[in-house]
Amino acid sequence: MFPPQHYLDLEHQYSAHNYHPLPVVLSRGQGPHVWDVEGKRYLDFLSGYSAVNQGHCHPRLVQALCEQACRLSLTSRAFHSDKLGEYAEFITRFFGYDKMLPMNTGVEAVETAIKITRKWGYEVKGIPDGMAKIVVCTGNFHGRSSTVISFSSDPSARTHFGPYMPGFLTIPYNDAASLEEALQDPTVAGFLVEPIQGEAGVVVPDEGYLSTCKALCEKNRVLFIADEIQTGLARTGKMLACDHEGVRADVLILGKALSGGLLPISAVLTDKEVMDCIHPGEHGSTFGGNPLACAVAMEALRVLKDENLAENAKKLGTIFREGIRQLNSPMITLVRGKGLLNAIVINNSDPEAAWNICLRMKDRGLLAKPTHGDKIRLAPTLVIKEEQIRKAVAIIGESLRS
Ligand code: IF1
Repeated sequence: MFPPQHYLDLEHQYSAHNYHPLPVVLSRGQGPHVWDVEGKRYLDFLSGYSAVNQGHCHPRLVQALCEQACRLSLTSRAFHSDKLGEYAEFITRFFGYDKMLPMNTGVEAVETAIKITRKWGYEVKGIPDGMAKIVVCTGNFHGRSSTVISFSSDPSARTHFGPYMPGFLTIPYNDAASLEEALQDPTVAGFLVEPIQGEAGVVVPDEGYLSTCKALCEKNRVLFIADEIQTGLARTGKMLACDHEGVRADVLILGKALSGGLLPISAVLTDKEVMDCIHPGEHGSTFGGNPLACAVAMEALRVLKDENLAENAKKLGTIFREGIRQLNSPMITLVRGKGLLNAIVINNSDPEAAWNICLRMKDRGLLAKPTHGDKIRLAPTLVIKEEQIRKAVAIIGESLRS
């Protein structure tokens, strides 16, 4: 172990400056906690951007990883393995779909969903080749590939990364009327939406928004594509955020906590009519569906259910938001969220206010990071306990007062 500055200096000299991390150097994680190189313990309120819902280094997941890693980690899809079929059956039954396509990172799964939707648009809906459009929402975040940033409304995500991929229509989020209008265009194949917008600062749409959009998609024969990479897997108090409205997406995109944070695992789930548009050799990836990912993903899903993490997120999310409101802090404009995906909006003219509050929270043993200036996302692991939630509220209160 070296002093923290040693690690910061190495990163600064040899790694791209594509992030602006909080000045903390972590070396261990267990459950809701992480430790820095000086042995200080923190409550992790970012949870790997919701990839660590099951808690850091969950013993069951580490065991699944190690056992499989000692047997067979990768065959590529040139050959079959004894894990992919078992996993495909497991995950499709778990969420109630006919078929799945395994990928690695979230953005790869989003790209996969876009390609599958376009192909379905041409081969099933009959859209003229090359004309398919996908509707997206302002404030979206679906990843950072060149296609996906083409329809981002965030200048920092897209400036000087052009030329941009055509074929996307942008409408306002939480505005079903604008979707109804956009769907009059017969060349629309899909509507890609986050059930709650994460990067925009945990923007929760009105009750009924998702079900209204799903109905509009059905009426206009458009695929409703739910990006549940961040909102899924128990994070918002249900297994999927769409479950709050009983909405079944035509195309479901999962990532992040599908692996419990141990390795990149993502997946696209849909039914036969859509997935059978993909034929051998038309899509894939070296690591997609590797035996290691299959073993870990099955265990990650079992842990969510066995430990009732959705119920825990629902119960503790309510306690958390209530606790924050009771702080009655003049620094907080509002707290919003669902389950354990929450954010506070900071009321202060100083653009650095949210950042400085995060530094004070760090000093008091809680790690979180601002998103888009004045909002602080607060998303602990879902294995957190009630007394730890109450302790976190106290730390936030002290940090705001200091
Ligand atoms: C960063 C946060 C952002 C996502 C949704 C797809 C992806 C993500 C809804 C792509 C990834 C991460 C990426 C990370 C910051 C973080 C994030 F909201 F989760 F905090 F940016 F919005 N769909 N979200 O949230 O998945 O390819 O990263 O596995 O890029 O800075 P990925």
